[in-house]
Amino acid sequence: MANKNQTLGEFIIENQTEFKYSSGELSRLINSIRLAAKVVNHEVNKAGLVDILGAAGDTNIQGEDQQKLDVYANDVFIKTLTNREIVCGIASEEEDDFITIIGRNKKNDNKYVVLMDPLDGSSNIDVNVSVGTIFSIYRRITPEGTPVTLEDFLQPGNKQVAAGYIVYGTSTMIVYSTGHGVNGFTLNPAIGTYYLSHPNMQFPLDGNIYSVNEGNYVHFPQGVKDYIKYCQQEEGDRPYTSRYIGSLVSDFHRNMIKGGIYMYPNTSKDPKGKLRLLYECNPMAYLAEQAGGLASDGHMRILDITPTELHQRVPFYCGSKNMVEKAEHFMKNA
Ligand code: AHM
Ligand code: MG
Repeated sequence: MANKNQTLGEFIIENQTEFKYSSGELSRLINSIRLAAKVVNHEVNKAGLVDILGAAGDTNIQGEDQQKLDVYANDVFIKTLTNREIVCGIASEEEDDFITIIGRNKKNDNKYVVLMDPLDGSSNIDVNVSVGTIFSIYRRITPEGTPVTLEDFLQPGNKQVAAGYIVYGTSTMIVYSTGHGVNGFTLNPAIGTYYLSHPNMQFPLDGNIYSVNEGNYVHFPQGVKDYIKYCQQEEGDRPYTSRYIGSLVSDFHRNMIKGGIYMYPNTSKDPKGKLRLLYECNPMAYLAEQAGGLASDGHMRILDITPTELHQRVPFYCGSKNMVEKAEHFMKNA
């Protein structure tokens, strides 16, 4: 029985033996992410003060350059993980190439690589709408003692050992899984502690929310248009409700709690879709499946796609199992 008073720190310690390698390194890694998230949260919360404190590109009163928040978040996560020497490599949506971490002992003996989108949905910052951080963790496949290679990052999503997100919303939450279900922790900002607020999160099997940028409708494949029309039809529990924040983390979070589907299809403008397989789709797909939901590119399981490049994009359909299956059915029969 989950103890709702439990802090994230206590939860990590209590559950670290459940992890199959159980060396404690993964726990340290999650701990570092939780720390970096607090630092980023503090900065994100001040975003509305930009006119007072100075915009990105300005120099502040202390003579420091103001960074864009997504660049800031990228730096904070990279520095926090690098300084603690727990990972051997990092790939980020904000970086062209992956970063190799050799370690102060020069032994290359860390086991994990982290892939992340440090601040997803950052176009929402200027208008005070929720944004998020998404992370994905793999065990390296090249031998320890050697520098990481691209191969370590191009593993299919089904090899993830942990994944999660932080949502900087009305409350700040960290939601993650190490392969034993999904748990959500809410930050009490007064004392800087995360508490287990959402134990064992589950996607409802069905839902009535569909989340898609309908401004792109005319560019969608026929199957997606057909599915959207189905959602809008008057029948049974339909029409469904349309909800789209334009922040993947927030749209996913709401749909996981209420039941729904998130879609970012390929379009005639973006034939491969917009979202990145490694930094956005794989971690969200892992969480979706751990919570009893599904994630597909319209035809196959996201987690079974073998990546070919770091910044690869894919169409993305993710959420309640019955809804994703229905959307796939329309795509197959279009
Ligand atoms: P980003 O990584 O540049 O922030 O883009 C990803 C975001 C997702 O969070 C969101 O769901 C989607 O892009 C919104 O795109 P659009 O504005 O085209 O609907
Ligand atoms: Mg992104």
